[in-house]
Amino acid sequence: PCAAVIFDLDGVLTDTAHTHYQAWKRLADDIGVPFDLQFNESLKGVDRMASLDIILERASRAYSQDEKRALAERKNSDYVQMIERFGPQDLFAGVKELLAALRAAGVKTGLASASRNALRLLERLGIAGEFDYVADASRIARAKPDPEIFITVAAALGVPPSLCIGVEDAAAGITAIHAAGMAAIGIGDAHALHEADAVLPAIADFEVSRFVRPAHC
Ligand code: B16
Ligand code: MG
Repeated sequence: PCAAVIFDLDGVLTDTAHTHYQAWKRLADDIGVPFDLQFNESLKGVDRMASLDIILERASRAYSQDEKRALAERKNSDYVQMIERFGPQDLFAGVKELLAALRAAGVKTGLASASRNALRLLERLGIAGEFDYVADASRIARAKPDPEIFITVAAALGVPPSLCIGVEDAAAGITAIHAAGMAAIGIGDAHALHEADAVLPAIADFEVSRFVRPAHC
């Protein structure tokens, strides 16, 4: 293989970034912590317990480890209930075509999602078998913005990071991709993702010929 494209899941291939937001919002409201879409940006791409810690920084009291575990479980069961309703129709436009175009060009594909629900979501979306390698978030020790998950996927694909492109909707993810030594494409808001090498409004705007240089093949 000449190159690889490594995708984030939530917010890149489907709109679960908003589903995560809804589940965190409900929890924050319950415990009286102010929470809005702007604050939610700092949670995007960040794993479950680290996200909870960021929310609890704004709480009026300290929470024990047991309480934190219970809160994280509550958020997760809300989230899981919401994604049970997901299906292939919830894939962002262009995802299937992009994966097929990459395969046709001989480019490897990987998934680097921090979500422990990633496999279940991929199955619901009907794309569980479409990647050459899917990271197991439960075996990643350090959350984004640490590069560990992207480095792990590149190594499993057998592609050097310099020939990998990472695709992310979160600032923490862009930082992780760059720290892994890869080029970063942001999907979404150009202001929030200004550190990316290119920002596209949507995954459907990803043109294989523009980003994957034939010289690598
Ligand atoms: P879970 P990604 C991340 O997924 C989400 O962006 C983030 O909001 C979420 O907290 C994290 O997964 C953990 O998810 O609670 O399902 O394990 O963007 O890396 O695909
Ligand atoms: Mg994401």
